[in-house]
Amino acid sequence: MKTLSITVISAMVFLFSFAVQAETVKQKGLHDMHMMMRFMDHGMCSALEGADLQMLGQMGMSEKLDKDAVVHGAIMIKDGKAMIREMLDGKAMQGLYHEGGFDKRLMDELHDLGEKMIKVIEQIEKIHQSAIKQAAEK
Ligand SMILES: [Cu+2]
Repeated sequence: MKTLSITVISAMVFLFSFAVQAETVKQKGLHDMHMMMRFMDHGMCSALEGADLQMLGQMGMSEKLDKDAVVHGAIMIKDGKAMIREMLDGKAMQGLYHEGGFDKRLMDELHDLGEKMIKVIEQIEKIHQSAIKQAAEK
């Protein structure tokens, strides 16, 4: 009887710890995606701020700072885009695929959102290419 109850209890503990482990993997996956989302937001904000700097520089009202604003704005746009790309295809994402424990639908939405963010930034880059040229000519 004692052996039986020890066996049953051990089995329950084993199954419970397995369930907890599965839950932990799932939570980690969700947390990773939350972090990726934060980085993507940051990339998007950097790019928009960079575009704003470029516009300011393009106005040509501050001789000493215009060129810096345009150049630094371009860097912020480029880095912001690279950050989103890194989140979508980078090491952390590859690791998450390897570990599993993420919701497929949520992951698809995350990628869809990231691609849209990149599209918006590329449109901004296109608009500001003329600004970069103008500042370089000054
Ligand atoms: Cu993914």
